[in-house]
Amino acid sequence: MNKMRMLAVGAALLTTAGIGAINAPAASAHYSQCPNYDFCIWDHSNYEGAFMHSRGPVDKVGDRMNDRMTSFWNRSQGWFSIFEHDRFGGYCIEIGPGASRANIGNRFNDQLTSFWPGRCTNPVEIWR
Ligand SMILES: [Ca+2]
Repeated sequence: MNKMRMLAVGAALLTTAGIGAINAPAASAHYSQCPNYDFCIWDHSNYEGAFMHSRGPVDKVGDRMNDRMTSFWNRSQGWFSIFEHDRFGGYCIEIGPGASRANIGNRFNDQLTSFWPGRCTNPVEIWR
């Protein structure tokens, strides 16, 4: 294999890896923890660490997950909304069907306390 061909193959591999990171997080074993139709949250980025899931409303996620969510996957076929405080209080973010984030970013990191299936009254963000 000549040098140009090696570079081309390397670029193709990098491109494939980049696409995989966005569209196929199922490559992670932890991502597959999330049952079909559920809303799933993890303490750490990349769908790792402490984990919980639900299909219905959770008015307080409990001490193990409170103020910890860093990644999520809405594996349901409808909207979910996540809330800053318990009993669906504080700010609200709407999450579209099938949406996921490997890392939600500093602004909202480690703040979720409750969530429900459905939409918000005044979402601060809409994540699809
Ligand atoms: Ca966290």
